[in-house]
Amino acid sequence: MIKNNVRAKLQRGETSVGTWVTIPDPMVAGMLSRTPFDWLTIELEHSPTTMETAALSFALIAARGKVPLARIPINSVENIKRVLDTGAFGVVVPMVNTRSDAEAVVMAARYAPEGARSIGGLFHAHNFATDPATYYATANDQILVVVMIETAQAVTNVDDILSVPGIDACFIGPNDLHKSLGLTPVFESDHPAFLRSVDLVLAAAKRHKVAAGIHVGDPEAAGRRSAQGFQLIAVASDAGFLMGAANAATQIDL
Ligand code: 3PY
Ligand code: MG
Repeated sequence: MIKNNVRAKLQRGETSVGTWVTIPDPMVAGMLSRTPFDWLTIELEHSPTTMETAALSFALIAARGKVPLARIPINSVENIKRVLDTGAFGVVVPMVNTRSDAEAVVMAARYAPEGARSIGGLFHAHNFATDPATYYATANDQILVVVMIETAQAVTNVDDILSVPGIDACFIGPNDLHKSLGLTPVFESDHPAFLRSVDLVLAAAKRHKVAAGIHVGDPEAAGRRSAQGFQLIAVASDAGFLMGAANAATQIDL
């Protein structure tokens, strides 16, 4: 059986770096699986990607030895069930603002007794190169459960959220967090309210022995966030890389 080595890395206190796949084509996920990123998050929140494209992407990423994650559109039993049952190794849940939001995530993502995930399917077991019975017996030790902290309310409730058993990591969404604080959405700023929120989340994650994560715009920021104590770091996205490289390629002296 394949192991979720991103979850293992985080549990060992190491840093794991990945990116976001927003372009709705499994070939993009397959190509990025040949880069040094540990994990790829298939974006279902802000992209046109369908469940079918996501499932094909999870299969290709897993077959190429990387860890497929899914960011779901909204915290719901249906969304969590479908991405895990079609073979994602973990779920990234946006807008987790309260303890009951976090409890609902764990209930949907973990099999009993830790949660109440429904039994069924075959694709999850295939991606882990095992049979369903083994998957059902071991999935709670493999599935990475990530809650996003991306509102002022979530920062206020961060201890209530991160103390829920069954959560592996939190992940700051800096754009939504800036917006929620009344600021212009960006990956990073020096605004005191943003800096204070980031520090509060990082400290709470340490207290509750949960890995802290954040989305950044470039490798330099990834290095700084890692040095600060962030372990789960997303660098930009497929579309960002494409547009950045395309715009750079058009800087030609004619
Ligand atoms: C945000 O910045 O709000 C995000 O969700 C990044 O993933
Ligand atoms: Mg967000």
